Amino acid sequence: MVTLHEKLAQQLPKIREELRALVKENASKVISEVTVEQLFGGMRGVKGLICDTSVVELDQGLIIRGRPIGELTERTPEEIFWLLLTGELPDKESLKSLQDELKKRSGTPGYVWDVLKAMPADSHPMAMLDTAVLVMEKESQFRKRYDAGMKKDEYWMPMLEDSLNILATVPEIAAGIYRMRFNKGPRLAPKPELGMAANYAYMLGLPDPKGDFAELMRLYLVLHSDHEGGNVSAFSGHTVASALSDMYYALSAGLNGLAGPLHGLANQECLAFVLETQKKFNGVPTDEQLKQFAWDTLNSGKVIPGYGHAVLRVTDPRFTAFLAFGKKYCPQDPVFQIVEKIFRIVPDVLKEQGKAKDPWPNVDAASGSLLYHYGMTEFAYYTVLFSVSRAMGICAQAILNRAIGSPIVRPKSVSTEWLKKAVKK
Ligand code: CMX
Repeated sequence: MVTLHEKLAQQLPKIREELRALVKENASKVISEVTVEQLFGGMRGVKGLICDTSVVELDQGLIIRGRPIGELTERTPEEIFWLLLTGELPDKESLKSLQDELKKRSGTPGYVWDVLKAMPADSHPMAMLDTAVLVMEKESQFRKRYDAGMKKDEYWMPMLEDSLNILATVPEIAAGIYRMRFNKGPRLAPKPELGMAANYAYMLGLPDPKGDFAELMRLYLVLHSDHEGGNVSAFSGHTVASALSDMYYALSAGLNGLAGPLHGLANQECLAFVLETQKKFNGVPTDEQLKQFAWDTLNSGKVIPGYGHAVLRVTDPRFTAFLAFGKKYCPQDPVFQIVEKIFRIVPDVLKEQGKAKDPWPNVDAASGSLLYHYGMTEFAYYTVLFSVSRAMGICAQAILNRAIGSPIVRPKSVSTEWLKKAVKK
């Protein structure tokens, strides 16, 4: 049996050495160029970051440490966190040691609830979550050790400490926000012995007689955990952490990015679109009706939420996993049936319109309908679920970046005047 700390302590010196040699031997080799279109296009496709936790292949989707996400759908979030960090799945004993660590660290500081209660009652649940993470910054072990003086090679250790403390408490905070914000009654005390997913499902307090909702939560936390390094939340988290800001600052920043409608908030927008469709047609629309509605949506200048992706050019395998879950657990649910129908109709509409480079569904296109099926009808909350999962990826990336001594992020910006002159040359 080996603990996560021990495993990383074994692996990291060799990784550091390899990377140093790789950089030294190839320092001036060119791996990417930037066109003017990319400069104005969100740096799409520019290779300027290193991230080993996962990669997103445009024709395959998410691959965590060499394993396609479709092969990981039976795993637990704790196993995924271990995999993200070490490149291996833990054995039974090691997994238990991680679960014990999280259990030991469970328990949210009382001041978090005081701060959340003081926020306006109509605050967005994401604003509440990000505030809660930030207000816990005073707990940071990284900051304490940094202030006391610590060797650079050790930076990753308190980052791991902070990450474990965060992952042990974030599900409880997230569940507390759900109950508080949507008047669901008192908070439910954590049962960390259930494991991250079932404990979170339990604390949310939705009826779950057969444990199907807990199963959905397990899948949800696995599927959203990471999506390489360049997406808004990961990149924002990385940029903030690169200034040696601690894990609390970095995670809160990353999750603020996740709260945008083109990123994690799309799942709330997506279900809204599905429900709007249901309301408009008083149930599941015909193919023709849906096609027309999709065109009306596009012609009114709106995007079809849940479709398209900055990197992917195929159906997101995370969508496929949610679709399989829905087919197994709630095939007769009309909201799920609309999601299936949108999947049959909308890609062709987007292709015909010809604007979106990727006409296929992303992770957000199906998840909301499943949550809705189990009684989680407050879709303003959905991005919080995404955040609980994505916290694993942002933390794992930050720990590894500390371990390899990532410097402060500082790309060069240029002015339009400079660009005009440069393109003339
Ligand atoms: N519906 C309508 N138009 C779309 C579209 C969609 N689903 N997806 C892309 N387009 C449009 C873009 O708005 C853009 O239009 P303009 O040229 O008028 O600005 C054009 O197609 C080209 O965009 P793109 O290069 O294909 O897509 P981007 O890389 O710029 O953006 C994304 C990617 C995800 C923001 C975009 O596809 C989108 O807005 N989708 C809907 C929102 C969504 O589902 N977001 C969740 C993504 C997953 C996540 O990060 O969490």
